[in-house]
Amino acid sequence: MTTTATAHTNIAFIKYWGKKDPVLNLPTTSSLSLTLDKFYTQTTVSPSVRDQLTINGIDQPVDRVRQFLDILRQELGYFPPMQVESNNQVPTSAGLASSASAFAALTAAVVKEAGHDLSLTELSRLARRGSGSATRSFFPDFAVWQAGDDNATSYAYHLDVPRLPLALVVVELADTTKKVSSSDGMQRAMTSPYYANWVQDSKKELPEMEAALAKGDLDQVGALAEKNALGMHELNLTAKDQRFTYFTPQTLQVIHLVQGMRKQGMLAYATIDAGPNVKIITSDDQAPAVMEQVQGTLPKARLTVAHGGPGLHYD
Ligand code: 2P0
Repeated sequence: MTTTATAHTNIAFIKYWGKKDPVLNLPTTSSLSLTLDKFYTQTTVSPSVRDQLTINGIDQPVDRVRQFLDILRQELGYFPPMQVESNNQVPTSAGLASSASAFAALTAAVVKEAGHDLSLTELSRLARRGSGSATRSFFPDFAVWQAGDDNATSYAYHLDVPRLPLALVVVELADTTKKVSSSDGMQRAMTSPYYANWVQDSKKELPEMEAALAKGDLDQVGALAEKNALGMHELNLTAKDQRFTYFTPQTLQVIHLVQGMRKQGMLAYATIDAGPNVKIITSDDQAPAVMEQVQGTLPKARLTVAHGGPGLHYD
């Protein structure tokens, strides 16, 4: 038997940046994201003599996956070692996060292959132990990961909002900086004297974001997302323990460009994750003009327009 599952990656508009329990991967705040159409991971699993992992046909170190499969074995009961073959359509080399789609697809494929029929809520809860952002990749379009209080109550759900003419221009910039992993980055960020403030702000911004999405107010959606993201990056810069930044000079150039676009009356807001790339929140009709301006300033940047994408599916 083999089982194949596909999950799309997601970009947080209200970020997850800190763990209140690093073992159970319980976050300090709830987060909200958009699942994307363009970037996904398709994973096929089959019983094998030992746990093994290939990504796009190439053998990979299996440690993180084996550790996760052992957590699933504790939660679900025994299942045999698995061969995991992952087809990753997320440009990892450019610093776009793939752990969200990868751990969502892996969880769904393994659970089904092991003979269990679980709800998306249960899958989301289990995937959290592999990678926090994976909780949100089971659902189409918008999803909220509720922080919860314990292992049972921390999972994501679909946020039902009217269809919006929202587009995301993904600006991939060359990454020459030494990468700080998300887990390490958040641990450092939590030592910032501003961390408690960011948590308080985030708790207000999440319901404000939900209201803006329900109203279809794209300006408010973008403004809240940009504020929340820049707040997250401020924590990295002000960490007491090993402060750092994911920004490169080109990241700042794009942020500056986006501010300039707004001065021209355009709808454009920036959000940035654990890498130098910038995702510009805009509308369908303004996406071509946004791309033109970015390409004019940074001709080497690779641009992709993404929209809301599908939830988990089995192939
Ligand atoms: C997010 N990020 O909300 C935030 C914003 C990156 C920046 O979730 O340690 O790979 O595996 O739970 O999920 C990336 O962190 O971290 C992430 P772990 P994950 O999308």
